[in-house]
Amino acid sequence: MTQRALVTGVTGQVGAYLADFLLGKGYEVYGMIRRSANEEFERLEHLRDRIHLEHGDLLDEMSIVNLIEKVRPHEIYNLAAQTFVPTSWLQPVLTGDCTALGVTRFLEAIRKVDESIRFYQASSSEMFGAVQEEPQSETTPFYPRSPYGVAKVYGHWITVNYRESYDMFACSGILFNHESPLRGKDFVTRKISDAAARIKLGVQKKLKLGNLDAQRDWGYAGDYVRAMWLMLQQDEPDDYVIATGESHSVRECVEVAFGHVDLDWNDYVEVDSQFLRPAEVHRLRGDAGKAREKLGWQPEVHFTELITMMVDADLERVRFELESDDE
Ligand code: F7E
Repeated sequence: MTQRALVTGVTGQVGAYLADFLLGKGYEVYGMIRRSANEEFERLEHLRDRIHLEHGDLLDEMSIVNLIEKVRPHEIYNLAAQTFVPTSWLQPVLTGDCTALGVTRFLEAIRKVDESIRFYQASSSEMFGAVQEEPQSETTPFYPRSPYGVAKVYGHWITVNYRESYDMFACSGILFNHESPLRGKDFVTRKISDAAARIKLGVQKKLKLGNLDAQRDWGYAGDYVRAMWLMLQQDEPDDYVIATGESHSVRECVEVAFGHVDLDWNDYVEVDSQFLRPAEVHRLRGDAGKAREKLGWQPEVHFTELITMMVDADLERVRFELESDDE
């Protein structure tokens, strides 16, 4: 029987990789999208005729119930959220409503329609915030440092709670930062790769960044969607940290990106206080030992390869845009 998967946040970076991965596994893929005046499907162009897009909203319980009744998925991947950390200080209530309560709306809808549906919740390393130990694993206590992180802690625990209260197959993947050429341009790795390409090609002069000392465990989004799927194929539901185990600073990211196009980053990068955060997460590094042991998962792409892959993709895209402008 063909497996059906419903993916929320399908128009985002991870949604595009996951939809592609699930199609490769023979799934019928349904993506939930919000109704909007300007629908953006840039990342899904190559998949548009192979996936089904259906309207629904994390803020609207009935729309979720109706969607699940219509699609009757075997698996649901909840990737949708307000995911940009700085925005969570500007819109803390909206962030809580979709990123935290949106998870409960999904879990309740599953209970109402069909409790056997397997559920994946996109938890985040931002929950570790002011880290209580290093590296961080499934047993490390949380100490979130932004309204986003706080909302993700709620989403995480409500997933655990519904699993324990109702015996639902609900898993939570605690994913550390995951990047790719499809990453949104506000996130730091893509902001850097895009700027390195544009400066190299002469269409940008400077790159303004915030805290260069922040350190993250950056992995490749394409590797991480495989882990999500594996979690839902196990006999028992559980929570897993997904990470590379390596931590690098924003400064190192800049060095690799600009070095790749033979530029000295010191000539182009400026620190601008508007990109500093009210409370920073200084350093994250994950221990994915449990995922390695139980899921047989490990990352294939590492830091330098990831950043250079992103710079190469941006070089190609910017060149193409410049050539198209000339015509
Ligand atoms: O920042 C520093 C910034 O915005 C990384 C989301 O996907 O991963 C992501 O959250 C670091 C921070 O990602 C700039 O202060 C310096 O320390 O790329 P980011 P994030 O906040 O770690 C987690 C796992 C999620 O769950 C989130 O949804 O880089 N930084 N200068 C900067 N960051 C940005 N965005 N822009 C700068 O100019």
